[in-house]
Amino acid sequence: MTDLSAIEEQLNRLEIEVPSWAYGNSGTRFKVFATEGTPRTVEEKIADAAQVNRHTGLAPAVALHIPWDKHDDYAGLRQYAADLGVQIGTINSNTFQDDQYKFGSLTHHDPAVRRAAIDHHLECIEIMTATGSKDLKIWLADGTNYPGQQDMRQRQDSLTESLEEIYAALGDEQRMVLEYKFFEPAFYHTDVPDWGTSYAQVAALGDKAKVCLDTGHHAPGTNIEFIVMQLLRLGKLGSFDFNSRFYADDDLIVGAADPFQLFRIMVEVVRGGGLDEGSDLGLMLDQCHNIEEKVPGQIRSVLNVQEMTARALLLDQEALSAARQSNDVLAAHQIFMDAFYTDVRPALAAWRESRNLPADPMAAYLASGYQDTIRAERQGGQQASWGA
Ligand code: LRH
Ligand code: MN
Ligand code: MN
Repeated sequence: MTDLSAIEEQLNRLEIEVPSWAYGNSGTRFKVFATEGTPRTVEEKIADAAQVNRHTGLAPAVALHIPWDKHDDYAGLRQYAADLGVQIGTINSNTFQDDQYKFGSLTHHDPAVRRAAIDHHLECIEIMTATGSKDLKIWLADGTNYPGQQDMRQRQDSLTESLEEIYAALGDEQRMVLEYKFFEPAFYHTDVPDWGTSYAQVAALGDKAKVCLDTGHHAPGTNIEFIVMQLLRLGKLGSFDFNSRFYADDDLIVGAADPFQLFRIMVEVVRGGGLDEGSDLGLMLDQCHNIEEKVPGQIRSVLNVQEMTARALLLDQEALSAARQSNDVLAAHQIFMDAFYTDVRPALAAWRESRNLPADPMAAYLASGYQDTIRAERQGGQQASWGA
C-alpha cells in the first residue's frame, strides 16, 4: 500500500466545496429529467451536501446560487448548515435568466440595466455577510451573437466600472472571483471569455478580486494547467469550478473524462502553494447530475479530486528536479507518469478509517438508507434552474 505519511499534512487540508445546484434536477436544453428524492428547498439541498461531507470528510462547505437559493432568513440558514456540520460557501450571482439582461448585465450600455445588475451583486454581498460566506462568484452570460451588434470596447469599460462598485462593497474578509468562459450563451463574442480578460479586470480592482477557473470553460486542447500555473504565480487564482467536459460546458463529474488532466492541474496547484497552510485557493465543484443519482455523483467527484491530489502530492519532486537539471527528458516524464499511475485508493481508504470515516464512502452512503428516505419523503423536487 502506498505510504501517505509524507503528504498527510496537505492531504488533511484538502477541502472541496459543493454546489447547491448539483442536488437539483438538471438537464440539457432537450430535457430535464426528474430524479426521485430531489430537494424541494434550500435546506434539503444543504442536507444532501452534508451527506457528502459526512461520508468523505472532504466537503465542509456548500455554495449557494442567488436567486435559486433565495431565503428569508440567511442567518437561520447558516445555523441550519452548521448544525449539519457544514458551512455556507461561495455565493454565486445570477444575471443570466431575467429578460432585462437579454443584451447584457454588468456590461450593458444602458446604465439602468447595469444598475439593476450591480444592485443584485450588492444584495449577494449582504447575503454573504449574513451567511458568513467569504466569496462572491461572478459569471456573466454577457456577450453578443453577431459582429457589429455592440461596442465591445464600451462593454469592457462598463464592466470595469460595474465591478469597481461591487468591489467597493466587499467587507475586509470578503473576496470576489470573476469566472471566464470562452463561449455560450453568446456565440460571437463573450465579455469575459478568457483568463487574460478576467485577470485584467480583477488586477485593476485590488487584492480582494481574483480569477475563477472553471475547467469546462476552455477550448478543446487548451493547456489548463499552464493557466493554473500562471495565475498562481501572479497571486490571482481565487478558485476553481471543477467539472469534466468532452465537448463544451458539459459539467460532468470531475476527473471522469480526463483524470490525467485533473492530475496535471493538481500538480500545478501543489507547485503553486495552493495546498499550503494559509492558502486561500478555493476548490469547488460546478457540476450537474442529469442522469445519475446526485449525492453519489458528488461523492464520486470529491473522491476523484482527492485521488488526483494525493497522486500529485506523491510526485517525487527531488528526482524530477534532478532529471530536469540534466535535461533528461524521458526520465522527467517517467517520474511524472509514475506519480500519475500510483493507485492511492487503498491508502486513502486507510486514511479515511484513521479519521473515523467509512473506507468506502459510496458503499456507506448507499447502505445508510438516506437515498431511500429522501426518495420516499420528497415529492416534486426542484429543478436546479437551468436547462429546460
Ligand atoms: C454557466 C455556469 C458557470 C457558472 C454556473 C453557475 O456556464 O455553468 O460555470 O459557474 O453556470
Ligand atoms: Mn462555473
Ligand atoms: Mn459553466
